Amino acid sequence: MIDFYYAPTPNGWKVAIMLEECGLAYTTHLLRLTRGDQFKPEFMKIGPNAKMPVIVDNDPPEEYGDTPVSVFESGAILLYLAERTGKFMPADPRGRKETLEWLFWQVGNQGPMAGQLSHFVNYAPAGEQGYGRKRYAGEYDRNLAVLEKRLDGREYILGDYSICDMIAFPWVLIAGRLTASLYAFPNVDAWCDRIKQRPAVVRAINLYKDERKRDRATADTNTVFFNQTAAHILGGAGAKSGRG
Ligand SMILES: N[C@@H](CCC(=O)N[C@@H](CS)C(=O)NCC(=O)O)C(=O)O
Repeated sequence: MIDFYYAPTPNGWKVAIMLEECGLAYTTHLLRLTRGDQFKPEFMKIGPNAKMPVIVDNDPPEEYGDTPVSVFESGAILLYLAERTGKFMPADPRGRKETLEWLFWQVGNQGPMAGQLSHFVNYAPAGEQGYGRKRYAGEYDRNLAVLEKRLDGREYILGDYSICDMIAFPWVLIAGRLTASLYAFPNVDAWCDRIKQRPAVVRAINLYKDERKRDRATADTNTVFFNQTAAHILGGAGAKSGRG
């Protein structure tokens, strides 16, 4: 059984998709990020970056020994699960190398840029969106263009459906909510449509879906989730107050 520390956001969906695609048994632990669940000491032992997703595999493969294995960072989790199950990742060295390239591309490029765009579009204080929104909209589109070229002549990023698609898909799925458009990226648009119809993906996106609407905090109203500092990690006033 796998313990899955999750919130219904694009980063959470990446791992939910893989768990569902593999049919692995898991227990979901919902984190309420705007209330600071990610800073609880028990969670930070397995998630030192104070962000979800995180998993704990209670029945790891023999070579890991006989104690549970925790994994944080979505790319590391997907790689761990692909290796554990032998699914959704090519076995040959060149295929493995390409898998790592596209995983690292997502966690170092598409993910952070989309996350910052989301921040400036949805949560930044009124009147302070301008330059940040423009910069990250450009970066979000630039990454869509990288994906567009890669998908030229391929149905999926590596050819066959893999963890690289699972990790890149969620931030494309919400392009509209980021005020971006897939109109100029027909390969990406068709790829996104293919993935979103998969039953496992539908189940993953629906996991705790209602929680998305429950707490619409913004940078003006919440000091736990927004404008974090070192004190949030080292322990301090901001981390404990809940709301500003
Ligand atoms: N690079 C990380 C990003 C994870 C991440 O940003 N998670 C966000 C939610 S989408 C989070 O847990 N935020 C809590 C916080 O910032 O306090 C990954 O890919 O796992």
